[in-house]
Amino acid sequence: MDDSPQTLIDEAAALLDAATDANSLANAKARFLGKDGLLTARLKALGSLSPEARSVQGKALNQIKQAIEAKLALRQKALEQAELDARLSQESIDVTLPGRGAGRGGLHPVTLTIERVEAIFRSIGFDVADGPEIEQDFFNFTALNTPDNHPARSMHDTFYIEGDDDTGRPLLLRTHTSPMQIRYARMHSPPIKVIAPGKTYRVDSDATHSPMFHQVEGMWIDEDVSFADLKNVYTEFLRRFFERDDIDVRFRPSYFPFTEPSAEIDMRFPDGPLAGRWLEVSGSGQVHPNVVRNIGLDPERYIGFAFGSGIERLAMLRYGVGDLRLFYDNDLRFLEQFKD
Ligand code: 2NL
Repeated sequence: MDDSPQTLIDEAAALLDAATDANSLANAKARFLGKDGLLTARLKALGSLSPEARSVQGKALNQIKQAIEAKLALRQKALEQAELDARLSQESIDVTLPGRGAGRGGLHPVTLTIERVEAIFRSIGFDVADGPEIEQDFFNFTALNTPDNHPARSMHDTFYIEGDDDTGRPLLLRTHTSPMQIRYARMHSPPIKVIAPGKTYRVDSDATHSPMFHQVEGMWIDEDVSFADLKNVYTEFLRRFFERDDIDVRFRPSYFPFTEPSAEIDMRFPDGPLAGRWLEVSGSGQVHPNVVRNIGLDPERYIGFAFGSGIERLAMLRYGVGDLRLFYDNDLRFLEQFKD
């Protein structure tokens, strides 16, 4: 290789010009300015020269270095610009496309159903009560006239929580929302007119049962509340809930520990896909005298009714949903259909 400064500069310029990307450019730079680069070797050799020669040679080498560095900076800029141009010509933005818009959320069908039920009962004079989902055995069972040996209390049916309450009795996930009605009734004086909607838990899981489900319980206690009031209130509720006055309602004898007498409430649509079939929608009955006593009231003076209905069941009937599990899958294609 020719030793003249200009040759070195020309050679560097040729190599830098040939570099087509950041990598080949870095290699070209290293060949001249790197630790073992051609120019670096010469600069190192300066040390063995006489002071006069070193001054002359040093100046010349410095000029070469500056020339190469200037050329390198130019080439680097050019490559960056080329890369940017390539990207800009490839990525195009169609400014005429409509925007994606912000996705708008909505309430879950179970929530919509609870709000609907609350609004109807509020308009008939009921208060709405809300309370703990971890309950004491007293409020969930004992106060509701459910004896210690009742099967509903077994671990096959009820989720128990580790530890006891301050009376040494077990803690559990409430199996219905009635315990909240007991709490409410003990904090208020008659007339007691309340519904308690919310989450409930039972050891149960198949196509029609979920370990967590929603319930609305209702209770009206005063000095003269009768079974006729139960029939009127619940029939009115069903007609308002399903928005039609031609629903048939029947009360079919049944049994619950907390009511006596007790009845299942069935309803029937005169038309539509479910026409003519009796559909079970609620349990109900006259509040048992023992329960009235556990509230702290005299059963000789106070009397009333209570009912317990499944929210998912009401929602399925209102919206025509065939499978309970759809409510818990959180599939947006299902959920987006509910804009009440
Ligand atoms: C069912 C049964 C029912 C009640 C719930 C109740 C609440 C209190 C006092 C007395 Cl605080 N009763 N609730 C009464 C009868 C039936 O529900 O299996 N529902 C789906």
